[in-house]
Amino acid sequence: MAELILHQYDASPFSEKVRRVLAFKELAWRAVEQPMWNPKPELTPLTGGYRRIPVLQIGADIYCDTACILRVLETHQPEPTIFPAEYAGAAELLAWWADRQLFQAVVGVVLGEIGHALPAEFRRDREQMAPGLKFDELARHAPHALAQLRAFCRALDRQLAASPFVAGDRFSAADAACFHTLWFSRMAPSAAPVLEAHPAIQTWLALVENLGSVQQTPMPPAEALAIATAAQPATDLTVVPADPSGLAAGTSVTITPDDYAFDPVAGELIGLDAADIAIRRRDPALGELAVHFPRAGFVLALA
Ligand SMILES: N[C@@H](CCC(=O)N[C@@H](CS)C(=O)NCC(=O)O)C(=O)O
Repeated sequence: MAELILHQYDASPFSEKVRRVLAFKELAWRAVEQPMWNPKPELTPLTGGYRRIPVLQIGADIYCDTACILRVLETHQPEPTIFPAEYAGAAELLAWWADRQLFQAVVGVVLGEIGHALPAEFRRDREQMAPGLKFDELARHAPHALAQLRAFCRALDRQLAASPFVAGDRFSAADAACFHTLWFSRMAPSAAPVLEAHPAIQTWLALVENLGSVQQTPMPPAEALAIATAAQPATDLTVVPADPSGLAAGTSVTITPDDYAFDPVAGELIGLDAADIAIRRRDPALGELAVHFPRAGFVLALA
C-alpha cells in the first residue's frame, strides 16, 4: 500500500485537523514541509495550481481540502471510524460549521492581535489570497471576532457538558474540526481567558490532544514528487450518470474554491458524485495525476 504523504506545515490549523485524525486512527504518515506562503514550487505541480494546505498524496492521487482528505482516510482505514453511523451526518455538518464559521472568528482574533508582527511576505500573500482581507484593519475588528468566538464557545461548552465529544459519545470529524480551530486560537493571548471560562471545552481539549499516537516521519519534497512520477492514479471514483450538472466523464473542467485562494485547477473529469470530484491532469515532469476535491465549497465549471 502506498504511503500517506501529508503536505503541510507545523503551524497550519487545517493540517492539525488531519494530524488529529491520523493519530486517532493510529496511521503512520510522512510529513512534507511546505512553505507558509506562495510560491510553492514543490506543491503546485502536484495539484495543478491549488495552493492551500494541507494536501494528501497517495502515489499519484492528490487530495485537496480536509473534507476530502478525511473521507479518503476513512476509506483507507475504516476503524476506528470518524463518522459513527448514529451521527455521521451531524459530524459532517458540525465540521463544516467549525471550518468556516468558527475558523473565521478565530482568524479574526489571531490576526487582529498578532498580524502586525508577522512577516511582510506573509501579510502580502494573504491579502492577495483572501478577498477583503486588510491587515491594517484587523485590529479594529478583533473585538467583534472575540465576541463571536465567545458566543460559539458558549454553545460548544453546553454540548460538551452533555456529551464527551462534539457530536456524541465518540470522537468524530466534528471534533477534529473544532479542535484545530481552538488549537489555533491559542496563538492569540485574548483567546485564553475565553477558553478557560468554559470548563467542558477545557476537559475536551485535553482529551482530544491525547487521543491515539502521532506516527509522523519527515519526507523531503523531492521524494514525494518522485513517488508521484513513478505511480499511476489509482482512484475508482466514477462519474454518476444522474449528476444534475450533466457533465460526462472526459469533459474538460476547472475546479476553484468558493471562499478564498481562487486558483482554478484544470483537468479532465474522471469522478463525480454528490460528495467529491476527481480530475485527471498531466504534469510535464510528473506525468499523469488524479486530483480530488470535495464538492461542497468548490465551483465546478466547464474549462
Ligand atoms: N477548506 C480548506 C482550508 C485550508 C486552508 O485554508 N489552509 C490554510 C492553512 S491552515 C492555507 O492554505 N493558507 C494559505 C497557505 O498556507 O498558503 C481545507 O479544509 O483544507
